[in-house]
Amino acid sequence: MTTAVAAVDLGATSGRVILGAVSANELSIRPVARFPNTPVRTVDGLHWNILELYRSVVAGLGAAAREEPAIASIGIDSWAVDYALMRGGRMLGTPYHYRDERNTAAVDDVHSVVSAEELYAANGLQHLPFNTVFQLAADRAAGMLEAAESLLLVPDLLAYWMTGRQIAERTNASTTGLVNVRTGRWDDALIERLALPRSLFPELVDAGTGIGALLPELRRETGIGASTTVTAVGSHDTASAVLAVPALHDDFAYISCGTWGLVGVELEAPELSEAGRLANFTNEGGVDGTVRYLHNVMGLWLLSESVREWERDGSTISLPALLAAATDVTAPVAVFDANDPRFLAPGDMPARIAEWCRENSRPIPQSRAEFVRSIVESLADAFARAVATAAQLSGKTVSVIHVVGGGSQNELLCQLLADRAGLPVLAGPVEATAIGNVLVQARTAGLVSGSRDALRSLVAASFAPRLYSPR
Ligand code: ADP
Ligand code: LRH
Repeated sequence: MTTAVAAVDLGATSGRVILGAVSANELSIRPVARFPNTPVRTVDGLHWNILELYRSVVAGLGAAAREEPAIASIGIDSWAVDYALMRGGRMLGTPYHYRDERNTAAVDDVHSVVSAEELYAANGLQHLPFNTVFQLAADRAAGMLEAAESLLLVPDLLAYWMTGRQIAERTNASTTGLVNVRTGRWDDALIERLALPRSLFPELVDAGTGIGALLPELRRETGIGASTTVTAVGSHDTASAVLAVPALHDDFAYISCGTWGLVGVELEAPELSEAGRLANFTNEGGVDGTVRYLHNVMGLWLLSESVREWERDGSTISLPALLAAATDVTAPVAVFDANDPRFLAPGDMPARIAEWCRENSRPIPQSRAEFVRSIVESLADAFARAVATAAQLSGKTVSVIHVVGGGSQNELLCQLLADRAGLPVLAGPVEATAIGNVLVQARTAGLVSGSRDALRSLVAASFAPRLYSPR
């Protein structure tokens, strides 16, 4: 028997609602809605357009219900770290985007109370200036926490709006910097030292927990029935993507490749060495209590933000055509440091890349094709290095690199990565995140059984990846 579930997957670039059809030995997906995720800058900074995203999700669920009247369950995942503050069930203000500048000053405030070493010993996270802990410090300094009763991360906010229940799903909560890496619980001591109200942080639940049925108003609006449950999935998009890596053996590294490139290995226990901290490797929570030992590489943001700059004159650029032109470039191009913090904020990306090349005496790209080639070469270089570092720090043997997400369609990137890493690259599925979301729901509903190995075999059988061999 085949049963349907709906996956809501919000990436930093776009969102989608996908129907998953699952039976014991087959999995298929059907996208029913796709919508852009376009942030909004106001006088007080850069925000997510969360109401527009929610509106699109609700419309997408309505479309899903029209295509498939018997949806057993709904799961929600999104990018990490960002949140809404709540009081009396109301959202206080519009959630900030993690690329907003307000975090920068807060980093020093936090580190003056808890050093980087102590923070890492508690939460196991790589330093990213936008981790929730720093954003909350900025909010506290601005007096924003005084009215707040609770905090909801983005997928938990949507689940609350759908069901009326406030929870914190554990994989995404692990990215806040306030969950203890050893216990998997909110770190009360750390929260107290940072003078954050403990009451902000809701009950933690694991992926696979039922959250509730849709509220009556939403059932009417979408046509979804009272028997459909909203289920907590690996609500951090990267956790869902890693679950859906179609690996048949344990000796793999993964790259969840979209706006960011999340490069690492899956571990059973945290790896908390000083070498790992200095290499900026993170221990994020995975589905089933696993550890996602990975490094954030700047990712295809470098490319999409360049394209946005080139389209400012009103033109529309075809990504496949741009990548084809980059593939034909024969002149040597600069390999720049893709992880340089100057590339984090929105703005003129080609100008910043040129500035890096100038400062480091490398050839400045002369055409759009050369810029794109330089970006893709630099990403491949950063990815290959991160894979090698992940293997070295974790002691794990890596014989193959799985690339999943939108970036797995980038043939030039996959081939250059195989070449630079000297390892085979297996590319796809493109919608790994939504598939991982579907898998947890399917397992919870009893449609599929089994271990992560069994789930990954199911993905491999349903979505055969494409092989790139090193040249
Ligand atoms: P996110 O989940 O972060 O929003 P996605 O996994 O959807 O990101 O990946 C988005 C990226 O996928 C884009 O920035 C783009 O570089 C890449 N991409 C999308 N379509 C194609 C394509 N046809 N060829 C190559 N790359 C693509
Ligand atoms: C990818 C992602 C990543 C986080 C970043 C904020 O979408 O969730 O894992 O570090 O967004």
